[in-house]
Amino acid sequence: MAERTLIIIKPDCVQRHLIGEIITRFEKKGLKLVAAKFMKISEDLARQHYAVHKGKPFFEGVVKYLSSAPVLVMVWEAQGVIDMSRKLMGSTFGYDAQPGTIRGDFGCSRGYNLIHGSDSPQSADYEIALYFKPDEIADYNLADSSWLYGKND
Ligand code: IDP
Ligand code: MG
Repeated sequence: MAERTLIIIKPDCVQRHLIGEIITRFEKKGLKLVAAKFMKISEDLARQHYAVHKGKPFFEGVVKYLSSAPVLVMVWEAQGVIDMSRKLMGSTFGYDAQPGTIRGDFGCSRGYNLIHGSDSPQSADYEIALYFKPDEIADYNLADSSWLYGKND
């Protein structure tokens, strides 16, 4: 199985009508969507999601942010998807992120940064299991996968 990552279109991104824009960027890149859920994350689940940041000064704030309004939680799959997604997202804060990235193109805030993406295979496994049962993740092939992922050697 190819690598998977957990992507969340965060509350500000939903409220700002950017869901389609974000999905379009992931689709056009050639990544494969294998699960999606539109939901409101509870405070308890947000604490589990950001457990790695417990004790940091921004922890309570980010828990409140993630659980403040509905989000779109997705799993995307491709070899190298974690690194590619982080590149599509851009660096953590919009004011700092490169133009051309999601955070660089659509945000300038420190607290609100539109999107979450797993940062390692270990965090992807942990995060995906928080939101999806194994049978909620689709197993299928994209018809054009040989063109998307092809090599010429
Ligand atoms: P990442 O989302 O780019 O992986 P992390 O360092 O893992 O960034 O931080 C998790 C989330 O916590 C960020 O996406 C952001 O929403 C929030 N956050 C991180 N640092 C700060 C801060 O200094 N002030 C406010 N929010 C922060
Ligand atoms: Mg992170």
